Amino acid sequence: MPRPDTPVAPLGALTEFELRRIRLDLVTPFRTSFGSQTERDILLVRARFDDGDRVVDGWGECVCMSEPLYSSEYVDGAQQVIERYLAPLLFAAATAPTISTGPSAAAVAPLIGAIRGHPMAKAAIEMAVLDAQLRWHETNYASHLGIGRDRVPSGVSVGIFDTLDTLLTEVSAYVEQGYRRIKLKIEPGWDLEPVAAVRDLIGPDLPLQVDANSAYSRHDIDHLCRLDEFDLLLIEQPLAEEDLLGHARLAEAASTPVCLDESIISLTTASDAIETGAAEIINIKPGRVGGYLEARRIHDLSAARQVPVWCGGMLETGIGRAANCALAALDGFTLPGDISAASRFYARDIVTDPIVLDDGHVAVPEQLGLGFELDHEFLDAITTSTQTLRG
Ligand code: NPG
Repeated sequence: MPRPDTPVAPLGALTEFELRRIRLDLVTPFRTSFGSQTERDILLVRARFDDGDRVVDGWGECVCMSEPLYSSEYVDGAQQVIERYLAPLLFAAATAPTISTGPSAAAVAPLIGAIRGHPMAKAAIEMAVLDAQLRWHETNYASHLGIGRDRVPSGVSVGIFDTLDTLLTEVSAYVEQGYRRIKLKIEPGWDLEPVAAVRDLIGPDLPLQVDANSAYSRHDIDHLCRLDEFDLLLIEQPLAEEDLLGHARLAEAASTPVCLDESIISLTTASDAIETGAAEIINIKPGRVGGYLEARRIHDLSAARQVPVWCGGMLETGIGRAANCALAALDGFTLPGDISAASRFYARDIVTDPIVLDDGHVAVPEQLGLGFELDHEFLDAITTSTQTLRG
């Protein structure tokens, strides 16, 4: 099939978007430096293509949270920007002569590029189109990427707790389950002590990393350097999203590699962060950078510069997790990603084959499209609203 980043559009016409909101409870509260979550309000996007003979649907998942705490995007805003601005631009383009057969995934970003920001909303749209495009050609994302591996090592993200005992009980359970890397959420007042306790618990060999979600400032550089004694794989996004200089200073001062998450919003920011020494490792999240095509470009750039990358998680359902798992099987993803089993966050997933942990790994999905089949009955049962947009 043509590559989804090749500007050809052998699909039928784009006829419909459905914006569906679902509600899923988390199996256990997940606390980070920016807040605590007990449930998710998730926006899914369905894109329908129709050539008169065949109708194919593709699905995307918008990774933003209900409130603008991790980044400026939030679910109501994402739905509104898709309804008012992104979908109309794509419907208008679908009737233009040059792409009368409908936009391919590669056409999406240029067509909606005039709208500033909103990478997570844009990524959800591109994802739905990519899923449809792959299904139309009866192939899947892993094959399209030319993936040779059939599994990737799985890492788990562990939240902040009120007591060290609860944290250690939680970490022990994940170690028991076989996770290959532990990520601890930290914040001022919850850093050296829990990290020391967990390192003590898991021993020197299991990779351990920390994530601060921007909770520190440049004044904390000396304090953050004290994490060096715990032989961490990396420290993720300790400072503000905009603070590339501060991260570069920390990278100079600390022996623990500095990894950026929130600061990396595009290929350009990734390139600049590498060049300025602000990022020694990059967390690639397709939603944060506007989609899987840009994510791939950041992977390729990082590989060329010999910068390790890993695939971050946003508590995705089986839709986003399947796509992340295929992406994370690219050769440049040399560190374990946040691709934990579906059961880490949800009692039941919206796909028929939820991701499971096997020997500390998750299997690269083989299903069509981005690599999942929906459990429509469950999806319908947890749907809180549905909005259909037509061109
Ligand atoms: O496995 O999906 C997962 C969770 C990984 O910790 C994780 N994500 O900052 O990277 C992060 C964090 C996050 C959580 C981000 C909630 C946004 C909301």
